Amino acid sequence: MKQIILALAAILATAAAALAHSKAEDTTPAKEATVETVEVIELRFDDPMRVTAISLTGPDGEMEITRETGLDPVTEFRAMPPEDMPGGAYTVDWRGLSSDGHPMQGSFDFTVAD
Ligand SMILES: [Cu+2]
Repeated sequence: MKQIILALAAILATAAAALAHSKAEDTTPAKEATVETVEVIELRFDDPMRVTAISLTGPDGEMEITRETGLDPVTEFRAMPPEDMPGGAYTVDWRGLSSDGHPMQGSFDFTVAD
């Protein structure tokens, strides 16, 4: 019984910590948006995030993006996309450290119109 209570306490503590963490609240392009062009890739967090890795996968695989934001914790992260982005589906994946030092990750999708 004691073990069950401890396991439940651990689950509740994990859920509470997840709620407390900063998230990518808002992105450019917007999540699930269809856009004509991509001028910039932005992630906006409600709490400073140290983004340690970010990648862009397009219709032909992984594409190179250029970080403008360094490794400092920020509420607004910026990267420049490749100049030529063919029409199709794109995914941005990121990893980071939240302000309490916990590893975080997320992703969002958007579409570039043909
Ligand atoms: Cu945490």
